[in-house]
Amino acid sequence: MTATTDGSAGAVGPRAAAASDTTAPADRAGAEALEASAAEAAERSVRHLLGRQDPEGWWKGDLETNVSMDAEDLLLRRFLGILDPETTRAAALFIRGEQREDGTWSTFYGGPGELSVTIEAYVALRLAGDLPEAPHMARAAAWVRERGGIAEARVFTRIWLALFGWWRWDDLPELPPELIFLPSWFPLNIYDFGCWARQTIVPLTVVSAKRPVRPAPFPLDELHADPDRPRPPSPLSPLASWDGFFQRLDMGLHHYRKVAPRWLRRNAMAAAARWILERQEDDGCWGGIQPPAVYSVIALHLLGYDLDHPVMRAGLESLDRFAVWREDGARMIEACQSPVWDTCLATIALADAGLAPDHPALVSAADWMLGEEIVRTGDWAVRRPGLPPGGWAFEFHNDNYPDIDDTAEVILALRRVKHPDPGRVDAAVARAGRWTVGMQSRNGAWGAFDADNTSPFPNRLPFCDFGEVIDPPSADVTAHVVEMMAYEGKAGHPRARRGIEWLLAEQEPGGAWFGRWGVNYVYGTGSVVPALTAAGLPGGHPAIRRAVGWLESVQNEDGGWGEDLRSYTERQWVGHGTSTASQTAWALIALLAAGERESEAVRRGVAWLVGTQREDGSWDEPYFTGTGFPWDFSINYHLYRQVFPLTALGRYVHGEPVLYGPGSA
Ligand code: R01
Repeated sequence: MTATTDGSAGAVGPRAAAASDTTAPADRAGAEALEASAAEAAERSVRHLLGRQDPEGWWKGDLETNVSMDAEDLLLRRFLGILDPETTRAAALFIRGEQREDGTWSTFYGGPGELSVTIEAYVALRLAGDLPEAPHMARAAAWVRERGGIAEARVFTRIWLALFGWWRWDDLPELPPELIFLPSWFPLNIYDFGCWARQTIVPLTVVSAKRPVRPAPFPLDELHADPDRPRPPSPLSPLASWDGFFQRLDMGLHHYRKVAPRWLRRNAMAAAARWILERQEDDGCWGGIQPPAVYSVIALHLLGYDLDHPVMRAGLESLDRFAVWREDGARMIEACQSPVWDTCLATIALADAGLAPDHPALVSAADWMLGEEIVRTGDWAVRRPGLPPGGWAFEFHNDNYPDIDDTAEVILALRRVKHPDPGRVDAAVARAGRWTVGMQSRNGAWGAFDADNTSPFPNRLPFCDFGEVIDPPSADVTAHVVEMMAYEGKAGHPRARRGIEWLLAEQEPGGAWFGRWGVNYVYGTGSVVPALTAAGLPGGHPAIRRAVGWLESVQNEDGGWGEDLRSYTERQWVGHGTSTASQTAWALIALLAAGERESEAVRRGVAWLVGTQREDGSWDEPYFTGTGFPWDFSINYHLYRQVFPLTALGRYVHGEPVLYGPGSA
């Protein structure tokens, strides 16, 4: 095994795999040639990554999702009366460019047409002036009708249509603003929802209580399966079932709307407005993500804030910052921005590639990350009162919602840098580590933003028919915490032991782990194996052997790994799909951690990465390998194709990172 990256000779951890000296000479020559080309590929990749660092020290790749972002941004501007021709032109150009042959829009590259997104994109293009007779529009509308039309679209889509008079407010599930008054121990209180859903739902309760309609200049009859009967009645489930119970709850809420005391409504909306205003970030956004900003701006506007009010101006300016202007003149809306996540992953990758720990790029990245530390308490404190703050969020501005995934990875990244002020690093890491450990859920694992966010009720609401609305612990986040604790010398800590026990129990019979925030079992397994070996499990442990067996069994003919997003809904796609750079890297990172460096699988995987690298040191990756909500909301993180292959190649060439313990960098 090669020298360690930070030069701390002798610090050999339990994951150091012994190099085999028993290989035949021909194999050895082949292995040396592969090592040399892997080292060259890593060097090219390092140069590429260094060239993309911002002078302030951070990295940020585009965060690509789907055109509902772009459509809803246009609809918002139209609703507020601030839609300008240039924005419309550029957004429409992007939306048209994403349309598939069959006239639909999908939620990920290569995926099937999706009804709600297709409806929203169609409406946005109509607003931009595209006529229903145009072939691309007629194809989309015909497909929508075939699929049941607007009536079959998700609640969010029908809310947008109701805002313009294309759908009846009464034909939407109710979610009353009085929700804000439910105490945090009561079922369905706002803190039972995951933070992204909570921030979306609170403003939406105001919007749906106000039921505004700003009529559109054209009808949408062509999007109904039967324009004479746009709202087919939905069958009622038996009262004794959960669906039946929640259907009747919704009917009750529709009735309550008519009898709700005016003073209570008024107070509820005022309380919701205060809740929203208290959560506006420094840059004017909400939670660093686009949907809450969109709905908060609408809600506040409906409550009387005019567009010139400082709160509204800041909110609208923050929405402009979700736009990425492309070279072809198209404008793409990001669901959020990923600078902290990209920066910690890039730092780790560069350190894995052997960059000196005091390299200026790493020091400036560490400086920037230290400046991003969140030192105030946030909504997580509702479930963990008294826990001192510390940690990092994913985005530039999201102080109210640091997340455990980013915090664990930032700690891992900071420890790879030799910073001129180690006391400052130690203090930040101590705060963040204590916060992370304190955010452990009762079951011993970790969710992304909150502890014990596991209520079964939010998912049952007819209102919540899209994505995830709770934030239960996941294997990938738990693995990152365990890995961080191991590197901090705390693998034996009782909290870490419980996390490890939980992970071992979560392994699927086939040997893989489910990927909540990345696609899919390759991501989960690629996260868990390095964590378990860092925590001291030997490569020969049965759980590790089963994981290795699974990864080897799903390796593609071409030597790479790929897992299609359909793995979230169809068993036959589990572990299978076109090879991608990031997924190949995740598999390799796991296999290397398991001590498989000399295996045929690793060699073929490394050869795939070397062979598919572009001249400029980058990789191509049209496939989406990031997960916002399994199946419903997928992400193409444009830096994943860069940072994960570099970590894999770096660890192949230089070996695993050493266990450093606190303050050793
Ligand atoms: C959304 C929505 O657009 C959205 C946007 C971003 C996220 C959540 C978590 C993280 C951080 C990053 C992004 N990590 C835990 C992941 C690390 C890999 C989620 C959702 C869409 C619909 C609704 C997101 Br309702 C609300 C928000």
